Amino acid sequence: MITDKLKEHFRSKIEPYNKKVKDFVAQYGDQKLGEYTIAQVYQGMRGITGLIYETSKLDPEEGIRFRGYSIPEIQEKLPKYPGGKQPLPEGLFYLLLMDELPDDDAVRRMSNNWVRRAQVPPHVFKVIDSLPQHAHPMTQFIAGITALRTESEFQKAYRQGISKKDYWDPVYEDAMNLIARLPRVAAYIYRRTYRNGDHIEPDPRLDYSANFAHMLGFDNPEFYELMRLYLTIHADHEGGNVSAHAIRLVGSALSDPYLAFAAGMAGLAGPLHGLANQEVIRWVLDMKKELGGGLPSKEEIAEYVKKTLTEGKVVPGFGHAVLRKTDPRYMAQREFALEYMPHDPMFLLISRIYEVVPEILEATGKVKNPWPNVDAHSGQLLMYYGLVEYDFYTVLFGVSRALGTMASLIWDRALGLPIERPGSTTTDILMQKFAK
Ligand code: NMX
Ligand code: MLT
Repeated sequence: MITDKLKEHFRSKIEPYNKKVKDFVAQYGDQKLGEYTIAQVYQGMRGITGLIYETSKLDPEEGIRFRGYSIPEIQEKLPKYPGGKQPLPEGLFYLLLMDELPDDDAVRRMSNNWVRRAQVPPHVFKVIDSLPQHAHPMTQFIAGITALRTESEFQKAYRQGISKKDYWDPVYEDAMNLIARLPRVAAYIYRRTYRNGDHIEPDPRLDYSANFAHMLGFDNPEFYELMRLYLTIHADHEGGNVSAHAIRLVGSALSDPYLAFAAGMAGLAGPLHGLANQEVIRWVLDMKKELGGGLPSKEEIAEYVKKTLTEGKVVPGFGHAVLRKTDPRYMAQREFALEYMPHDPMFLLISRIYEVVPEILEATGKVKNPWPNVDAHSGQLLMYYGLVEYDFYTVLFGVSRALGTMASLIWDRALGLPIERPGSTTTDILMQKFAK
């Protein structure tokens, strides 16, 4: 194991925070947090607060806050690459884990720490190579993550009989190793699937995002900045979204971080969750094709949207289970586009779709949030720089999601959270009780 200053800093936070939580629960533990209805139980537990998740909180109107900081605030306050404008995801991870804004030094330490851990064992590549080349990149990603599990420090420590109070330590090791290794695994999948297996070695002098972009094959300083923004804003979205919740749930059984993360990635690969980023581009390209190319008019877009709805399909990139306004992650990406590619035809189309879709979804009378989410924009930015293979987009989302969910998983074990086990019931039981 690598001993590091970051870990020692984190260690110093555990006891005081545990005491704070214990005292709080002892004093206020019998207070009611809310009431819920039968309808909410049928509606995917919407609006029921049932989890403690320390690293971020989603406000329906304002969007995500990372340890209390909104996206514009982290863009302002987190350290940047010299000359750059976007926050470094290393800094976001530090903030999420430590509940403290990092200085340049802390971010450099995080970057170097991950470089030291970044070696991916050769068998992981063999596992990925054993899949057909046409296997969806998320299939390859989940296989790669599961293969990385041979390196789990938690699994080893548990077998050796580690005490409960120390679980967080090997979980920290696994989480940090996983974060450090994911870009290499993701880039390997990209190059094998779309670039004839012409792989690119990491460059340890680069920061996390730039190195990832470099291994993907995109050595463009603007694309590096995009990656810094992308990896920062997709990192965390409180605890109830499918990927974060799956990771928390599986981790609560003391499955190691690799297994927990693989479970979360299986959830992220669903089209209503992270896969929506590929679906958006597929839908937009289909629209363009059907309408003869070029920039469609608002009327043509409206017709196409209505056709999508009539066919019983969702309009990808719009709507949200919690948000009730335009996703600030969408806005951050829009601002990036306005700065670097305001005349890109695809950006003009995405902007026009934004002007047309909400009114139509609103008119259905059932869509609770007609506004765009994070996935409505990300593909356009990636396509602009030449990363056009949209089936790969959810892997990028996944690399980023490790930052928030792994910081959170380390805290789960530091707080000694128990196995998650909510109750369930049956319609018959409810009917016997309420529909007599
Ligand atoms: N297009 C068409 N119908 C929609 C949409 C949409 N974009 N959003 C919601 N609805 C429908 C929804 O299917 C449901 O229909 P029904 O009653 O017939 O089952 C009805 O509106 C009410 O749903 P809501 O309560 O508004 O949304 P819910 O919380 O159930 O679902 C999403 C949230 C995000 C799953 C949903 O808005 C959606 O399917 N959006 C499109 C897919 C997408 O962009 N997902 C990405 C989310 C962000 N992420 O990265 O994870
Ligand atoms: C996310 O980033 O996880 C998505 O916006 C979905 C969610 O929050 O439910």
